[in-house]
Amino acid sequence: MYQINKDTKTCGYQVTMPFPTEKPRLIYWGVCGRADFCQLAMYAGSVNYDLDTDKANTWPSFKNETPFGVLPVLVHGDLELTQGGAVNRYCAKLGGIYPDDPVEAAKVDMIHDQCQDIFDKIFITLKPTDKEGKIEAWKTLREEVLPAQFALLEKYLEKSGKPYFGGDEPNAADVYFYAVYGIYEHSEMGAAEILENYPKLKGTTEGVKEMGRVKEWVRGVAYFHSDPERPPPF
Ligand SMILES: N[C@@H](CCC(=O)N[C@@H](CS)C(=O)NCC(=O)O)C(=O)O
Repeated sequence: MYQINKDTKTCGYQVTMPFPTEKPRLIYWGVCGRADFCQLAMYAGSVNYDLDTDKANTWPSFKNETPFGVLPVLVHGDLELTQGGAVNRYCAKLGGIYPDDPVEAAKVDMIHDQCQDIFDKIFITLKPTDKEGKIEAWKTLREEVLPAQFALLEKYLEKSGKPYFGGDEPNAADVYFYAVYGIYEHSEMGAAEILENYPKLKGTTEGVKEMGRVKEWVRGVAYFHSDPERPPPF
């Protein structure tokens, strides 16, 4: 059930497990949010998958049958995978945009986790129940959080001397940034204007748009939206 390839570089043996042959099925709602990371990884790697919104829309009817009671869940053959980090990495591997080299892979994981931290900040907008509080939360993101986070990533790129997080070519790390940037952009909070101040970071987003089928990607309904009077879609 697996292939063994002689790895001349390490003088060892590499065991390559084949992926299940079935089409992956991602169970998530049709919204722009947490599942954008794995979906974009699959678009960038030209992986065909089904987004099972029908099942997701029956939530929480099957909550107790999922591994840890949350979505997204990716079903691929006998594999039932949850937890964003694991799902995002698996989808990047499926698409061939995740490096084999352990050092390069660790860098991708680092950028992934940084992008998840940036994503997590958006939840501050859900806490206030009043209009003023919501406006203030989006202002904090616009004026403090995103500029500070983008500046850190820009500095990282400058120091690397490379155009992409992936080096000379974009890889999963660039896709993950594109995903989190897109979630903010889709909220109409002014992320595109902020990104203009970080040319190297902006360059990575241009590179990602050229990967696989990314140009065909259509984001779901904005779950997070900067209009304080617009309620979440559900
Ligand atoms: N650490 C998990 C968090 C997953 C999570 O919080 N999922 C939310 C949707 S974004 C969920 O399933 N909410 C419904 C619920 O908790 O019942 C991950 O990264 O996947």
